[in-house]
Amino acid sequence: MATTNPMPRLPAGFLWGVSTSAHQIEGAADERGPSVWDVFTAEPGRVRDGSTAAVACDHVHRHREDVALLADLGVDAYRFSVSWPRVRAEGGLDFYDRLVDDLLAAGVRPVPTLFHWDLPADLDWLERDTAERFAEHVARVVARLGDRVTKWITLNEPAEHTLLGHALGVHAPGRTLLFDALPVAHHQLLAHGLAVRALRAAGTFDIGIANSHGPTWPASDDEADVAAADFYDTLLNRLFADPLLLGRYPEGIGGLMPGDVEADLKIIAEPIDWYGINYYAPTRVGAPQGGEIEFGGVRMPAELPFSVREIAGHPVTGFGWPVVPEALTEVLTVFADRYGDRLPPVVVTENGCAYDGLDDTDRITYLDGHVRALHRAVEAGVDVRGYFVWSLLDNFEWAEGYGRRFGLVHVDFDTQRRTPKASYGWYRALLREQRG
Ligand code: IFM
Repeated sequence: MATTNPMPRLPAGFLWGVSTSAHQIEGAADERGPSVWDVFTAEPGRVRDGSTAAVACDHVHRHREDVALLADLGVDAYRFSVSWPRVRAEGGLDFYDRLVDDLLAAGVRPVPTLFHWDLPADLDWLERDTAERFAEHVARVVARLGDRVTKWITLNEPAEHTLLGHALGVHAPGRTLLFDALPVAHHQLLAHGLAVRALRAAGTFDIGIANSHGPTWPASDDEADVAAADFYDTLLNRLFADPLLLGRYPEGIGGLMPGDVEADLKIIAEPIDWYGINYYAPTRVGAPQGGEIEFGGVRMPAELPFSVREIAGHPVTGFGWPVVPEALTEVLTVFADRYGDRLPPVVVTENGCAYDGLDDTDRITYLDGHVRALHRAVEAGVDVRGYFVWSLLDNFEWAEGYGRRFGLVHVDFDTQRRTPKASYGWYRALLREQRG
């Protein structure tokens, strides 16, 4: 259960929000071009329940109802993503235009993410040119929305898009390139840097990125386990953060990247105004164990130089992820120590959990624990400026289909009926309390 101790106050001006992404909620697939996710989900066996996101939460047609839920919830900000395939379609930007107007009219600040994995199906992150195409997409979106939108996110979790989509093949586009997927990381980083330039050229000044991070704990003190955990930490916590914040790749990685990396790093390290961290759970990592293993629904090939292990002694979410709020304090303080004054203010751009049911006390316990953990990081001196719950609505959870419910609001996918869960009431009350 959530503790009954009063929740400590986060500093004045702290931004409270919720997050979603286009492919996971929008539906209206026939009103936009195809993305790599449409191609992927059409292939048998790719999604656990065989579903697609063609309708999802039908948000494009029901966004007014969803904006009313946001207003009633009382969030300061709503993080959504702009679908690149929709922007390319005739009239596609009209939807975001209406959404932004409706959000502002409801007193909710729009915070768009410009890429959340739904790459147009004819593009490919293995191609450097995709970074240039992304900058054009960004310029188009900011030209239309930049008069009303002031806070922007370039990319969501390029690490997952690289690892799950291109190295391990469990997400779109389903490639199994292992370390040959690294150019995908570089091209997304380059795309980010070019996007920052495009946004600045349009006069915007409040720009961030949402990267997934979490503590990596070695399976034991054994040298081989520690080395494997360090390597995993480099992939998850440094591969994207070092180039963005320090202008260089972690040792040993730069040589694996394509193109004129030194020149690109200058673009990648364009200053940003804040750094987004998506945190869900820590990872325990040890030396390879030989043979393919399955972890959290992901098949990990034997060639990997590490193996992911169970974290015992903690409750787990409906997804089987360990619930460890103190690991959020840890990742925030480690980042502040590691990057010092190179780290701009931080925003927790995603945090949440999958549980079934409307009376979701487990989710309340999870969120309550994590907000307190965030507060401990603030007390320890980390400059954290916002917190976004993942997610407003139950939605299409990628390769898991509709079986993992992350929403504060339950969605009946047969009728599209929205029903606020107990956690929605809890978050609403928290926000009121925080504002005194
Ligand atoms: O649903 C995803 C989201 O798209 C990216 N971050 C993690 C969430 C939960 O798995």
